[in-house]
Amino acid sequence: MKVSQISTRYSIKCISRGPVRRPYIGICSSENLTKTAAALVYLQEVTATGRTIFHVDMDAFFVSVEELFNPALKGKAVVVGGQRDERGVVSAASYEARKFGVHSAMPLRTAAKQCPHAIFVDGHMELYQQYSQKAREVLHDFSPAVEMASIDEAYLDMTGTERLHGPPLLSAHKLHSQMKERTGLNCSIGIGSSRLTAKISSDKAKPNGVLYVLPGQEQSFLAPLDVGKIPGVGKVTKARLNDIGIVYIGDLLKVEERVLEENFGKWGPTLAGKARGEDAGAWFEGDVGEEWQAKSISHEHTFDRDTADLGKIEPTLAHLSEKVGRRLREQNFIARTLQLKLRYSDFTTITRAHSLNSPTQMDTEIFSAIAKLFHANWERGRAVRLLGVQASNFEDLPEQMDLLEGDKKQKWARALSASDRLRDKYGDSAIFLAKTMGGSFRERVHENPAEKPDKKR
Ligand code: DCP
Ligand code: MG
Repeated sequence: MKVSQISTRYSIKCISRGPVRRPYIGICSSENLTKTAAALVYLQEVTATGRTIFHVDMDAFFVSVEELFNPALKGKAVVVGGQRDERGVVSAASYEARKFGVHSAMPLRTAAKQCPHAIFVDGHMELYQQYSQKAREVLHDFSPAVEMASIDEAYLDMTGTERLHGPPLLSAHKLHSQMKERTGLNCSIGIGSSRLTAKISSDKAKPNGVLYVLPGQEQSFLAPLDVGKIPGVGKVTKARLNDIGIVYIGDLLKVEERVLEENFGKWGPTLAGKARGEDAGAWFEGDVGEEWQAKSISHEHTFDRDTADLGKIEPTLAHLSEKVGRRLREQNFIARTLQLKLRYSDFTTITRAHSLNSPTQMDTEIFSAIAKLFHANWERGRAVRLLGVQASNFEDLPEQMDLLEGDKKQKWARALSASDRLRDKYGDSAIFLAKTMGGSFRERVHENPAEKPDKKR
């Protein structure tokens, strides 16, 4: 592939810290053709050693699908998710609307205030699913190992595909073009030697770009980025890292691992691994470190005002169940025992547990067991001060769930874990089970041992 061929589709930008002959990043983007043609030629010649992972993420996915059916939306400020005066939240915002501060999970009404000229459209989930499927088909033509991480993003293991598709940058270019041809949609592609590096680089490549972090350059690519860019480092962990002077990813390698371990338990040293670009630790690898297995996971909620109103109690139980389910899925556990904690106004507290026939990690099953426990034990009409949901008696997720219900369960589990990932990005307000829409929340989280990265000990 010649540089001129690439530049007919998108121009070339290169974030190169070194001399042009040794750039560490090549980026093809829709803007800013620069002096870096030579760098790109060099990049095309690099054949990766070790693993080659692509992270492919569709650009403004829901908005772009809407644009396919209504081209008049193109280039405009568009908000998908509902009308400007409705109570819901934004699902997706076009890049134009983002300039005005609009983002996913923001209330529609706030979006309307921030960007009054935006066009608001209702979402069409079935269409997005169809296009997600089309995108997945394109991806499968490039690698047999495709892992959809959410409705619009996937990891591809491209290791060993050079003969078929050429070196990484070339195959990414082909993939990018085919995606456009076959779905009509733009995507961005990050290439790296680990899922972590690929994920962070696709984010940097947006919109409509390809970014290749050359093997061996992971550390220098990651070092200047905000530590919050590491998937799994949420607001709380980031604040705690900042407290001990770690602001950029590179700072993780300047402190002794002992310090990280003291502050973050076993998860600490894996953070250092991530700063080196490794898929170390619990986030990316299925093997959630045995060392930091929790024995129980629980969430509690104290009401601002004690209540006997089922309209408040049930959504709260649903929300707590959902949070516990999410933690289980994060750690690849299924729990056999579920426990309700119920505290009345006078601080009388009861706990009641139920053991399931088949262990679960699904919100709906957790909620159903907890709701039954509640109704069997609550003294009707007596005001409740605190509610808690706990899961324990863990087992590892089996490869194959029971066959009869397996397919259905797997589908649920997949859908739920995709929504987890969205929430990881956008916070808990992003997606709720319908039941949980009722309340505003103030929970405490307990995990035992509390070594979960985003939890205070
Ligand atoms: N989504 C949602 N609610 C959220 C976040 C996202 O419904 N809180 C949906 C709408 C998005 C889609 O998921 O279009 C994919 O999410 P991304 O984070 O990939 O966002 P986009 O694809 O919209 O934009 P980007 O170009 O930044 O990837
Ligand atoms: Mg996307």
